[in-house]
Amino acid sequence: MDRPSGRVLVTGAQGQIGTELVEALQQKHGHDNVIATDIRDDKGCQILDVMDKEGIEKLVLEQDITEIYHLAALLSATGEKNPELCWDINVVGLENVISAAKKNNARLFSPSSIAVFGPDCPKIAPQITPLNPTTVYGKTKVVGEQLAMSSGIDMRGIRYPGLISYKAPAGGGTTDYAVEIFHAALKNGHYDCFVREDTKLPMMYMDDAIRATLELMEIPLEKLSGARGGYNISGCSFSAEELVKSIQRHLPNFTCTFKPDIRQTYADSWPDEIEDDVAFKEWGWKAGFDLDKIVDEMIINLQN
Ligand code: AKB
Repeated sequence: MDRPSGRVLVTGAQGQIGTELVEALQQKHGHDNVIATDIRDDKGCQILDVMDKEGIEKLVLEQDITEIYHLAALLSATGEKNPELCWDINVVGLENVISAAKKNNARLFSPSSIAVFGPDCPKIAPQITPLNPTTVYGKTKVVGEQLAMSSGIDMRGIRYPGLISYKAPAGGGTTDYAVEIFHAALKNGHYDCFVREDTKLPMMYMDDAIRATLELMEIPLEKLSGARGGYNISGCSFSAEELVKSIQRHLPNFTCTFKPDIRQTYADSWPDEIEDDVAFKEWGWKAGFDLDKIVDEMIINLQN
């Protein structure tokens, strides 16, 4: 059934994903039809706290919001330091957004993460496998996926791998080393990496992640299976040492030392690779960036 198109709301618009997704949504729907919100008030964002249930509802109804990208969340490293806050923002905040979405029959995109997997998951993670994460962050993402199917609204998500981008810093995650390393390499020629050199994780260039998000939201609901709460999508997987070697193609004098901290344990609990056959079958997902292509893009863009 065709539905009238209203406006688009983005929460957490100033984060790593939001910074680029807002631009892409503005291109697609028109600048004035995208309402970018964040708890921080610079860069033209409207202030919205996802813990403010009434405020979200008011905005959704007054602005006739029919599509929501709910990106406000705490990531794994910050979440483990503040487990109660992580639960509040990631679960209670999501429930508030779902409740507002229901009031205006809005569709909702809510990101999941590779952090839904735990140590019992195969090293190449299938779409369907027991989800027993060890981090609070991972647990909140499992609940988010379950809410997608039980909320009664058109709600979808993607299990994002570690995301690599140059436009906005990553903040508070375990995969942040794969972004920080570029800034340090260009600025200091050296990086102290907080995971071991053999740590291999699923990663993705932000262009792929934004394209995946827009593509998933284009698909008619009836074409999507019970995986829609959190689709596995694969970008590429590499170890920290392979990342260093790829950067050294551009910066041969770049050095890196490995000093694992608590984030190593979160990384160790996640799979090395992702199987994305279900996303391919249901909505044609295919990644465009491999490790060397990501590194080329990062170095070129950060040097400019
Ligand atoms: C994190 O490291 O916490 C995030 C994630 C994998 O969801 N990037």
